[in-house]
Order: sequence, then C-alpha cells, then structure tokens
Amino acid sequence: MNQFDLTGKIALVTGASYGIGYAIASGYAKAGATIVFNDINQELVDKGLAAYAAEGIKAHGYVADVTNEDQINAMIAQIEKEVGVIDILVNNAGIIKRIPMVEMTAAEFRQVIDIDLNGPFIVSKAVIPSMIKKGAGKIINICSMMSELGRETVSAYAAAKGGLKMLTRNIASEYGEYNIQCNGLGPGYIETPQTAPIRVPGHPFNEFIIAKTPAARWGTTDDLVGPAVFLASNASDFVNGHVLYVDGGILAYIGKQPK
Ligand code: NAP
Ligand code: GCO
Repeated sequence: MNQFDLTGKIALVTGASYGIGYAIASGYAKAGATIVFNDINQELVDKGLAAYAAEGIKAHGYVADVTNEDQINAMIAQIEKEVGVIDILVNNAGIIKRIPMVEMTAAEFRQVIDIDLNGPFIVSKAVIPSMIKKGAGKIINICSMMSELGRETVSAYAAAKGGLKMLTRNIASEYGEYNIQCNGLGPGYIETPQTAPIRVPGHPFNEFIIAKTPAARWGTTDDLVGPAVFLASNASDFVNGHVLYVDGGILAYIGKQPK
C-alpha cells in the first residue's frame, strides 16, 4: 500500500488561490485528493479555479472569510452537501503586518490575531465533528519560524503563530482518541507574495535570511509539498501534535559569520 496516496480523500485548504496554500493543494491533487479551497472574495476564488484548471485540477472554490464563523459554518455545510466530508484540513490563510510594536494599533494587532489564530480555531471547530463521525481526520496548521522566534516589527504575527503551535498541540491532545491527527507545518522563509517586500535582491533582509539559512537560499513553495503530503497521509497516522519545520535548517543554525 502506498502510504502517501491521498486518493479518495477530500482536502480543504484555506486561502489557497495562490502562494503556499495553492502549492499544497496542487500537490494534494497530484497525490489523488479532491481539492476544496476558499478565499476572501470571488475574484480570488476565480483566479484560483483558473490556476488549478490550467494544471488539469478540477478544484471546488468557495468565498468565505476564515474569521467569520457564520460564513465558515455555511461553507462547510455546503462542501459536505456538494463534495463530501472533509478528510484533510489545512489552515493556511494568513496575513502579516510588519510594524514596530509601539507604532501598531490595537486594531492592527487584533486583525492579525483574528485571521492567523482565531481563523484556524473557527475552521477546525467546524470540521472536527464530521471527522469524529467519520472516525478519522488530518488537520495541518501552517505555522512559521515565528512560532519559535521573534523579530522586530512582527509582534502580532509571532503571537498568532506561537498561539497556533499551541492550538495544534491542544487539538492533537483533545481529539487524538478519535483518530484525528493535528500537526503544524512550519515553513522557513519562502518565496511568495507575502515575503516579496523583504526579498528584493540587495535588500538587507534578503541577504540576512540567506546568511541565516544553511541551504543558503530562500525556500520555494515546492519545498513544502512533500512534507505537507506526509502530514496529510496515512504515513503520519502516529504523528500528532508535532510541528514539522521546513526551513532549510534556519532553526538549527546560528548564522554565517559575516566576511
Ligand atoms: P499569501 O501569499 O499572502 O497568501 C495568503 C492567502 O490567504 C491569500 O490568498 C489571502 O487572500 C488569503 N487570506 C488572507 N486573509 C484571509 C481570510 N480572512 N480568509 C480567507 N483567506 C484569507 O501568503 P503565503 O506566503 O502563501 O502564506 C500562506 C501561509 O503560510 C500564511 O499562514 C503564512 O503566515 C504562512 N507562512 C508563510 C511563509 C512565507 O515565507 N511566505 C513562511 C511561514 C509561514 P488575500 O489575497 O485576500 O490576502
Ligand atoms: C517576516 C516574514 C516571516 C515569514 C515566515 C517565516 O517578515 O519575518 O514574513 O514571518 O512570513 O513566517 O517562517
């Protein structure tokens, strides 16, 4: 039996019109899964549907804001009616604000926490009952280097991603007996629209990250697909409450000595 085969599984990836979510969903489709995704507006959902179709993937797209419990509950009910019960949930949707903490408004802080932490709670809470009924489920929360490390200007994001690591452990603890595995996937610094502003060649942060990464490069979304398939598949049925960091070695490395 191919433990990494996702044939017959239905995977919901939040915020997956592009970026990391899109790459993971596309990888799941190639492993046999049926892909369902949401994004915040119809334009993005249509953009995502076109991108999946261009790869020969018939995805199902829904407009829903992960912070809106009514929208999420309605979407899950619609998915179960139109596609089927969700076997795999990837809580991917997220934002970042890079503002010095003392200059960040409480509203800005709350917005990041709402999307990056409350959102995964809301969506997980909506899908777990059907996973319990089905007798199995996989939940993968997209964590971050900021689940372990702080840095200037990302206080809200680090608080959210640190909380997401503990929400991951708590879901694993509370629902493991129902054969639900909940794990984190912790990307390092990845080339996506979210990091474009700090990845400009010659930008000090760009050089900094390359010096902090043993692999001496930014990650790509392709680097995340194999680990994401592992966490969604039967190959990880006894892995629970773990955060799998896919960071090229950043967390293990003090950083290259400046020349
Ligand atoms: P991205 O390119 O900004 O994509 C994020 C996606 O989430 C977008 O489609 C976005 O839609 C959607 N989204 C935002 N708010 C939403 C909401 N309230 N409801 C539904 N969808 C929403 O980000 P990314 O780089 O692919 O990152 C994806 C995830 O990986 C995030 O959780 C991020 O924190 C995490 N991560 C990223 C990196 C990295 O280096 N890129 C590293 C570690 C972790 P809009 O276009 O409308 O915003
Ligand atoms: C930043 C980056 C990071 C990455 C990622 C690292 O400004 O430091 O955006 O936060 O997005 O989370 O794992």
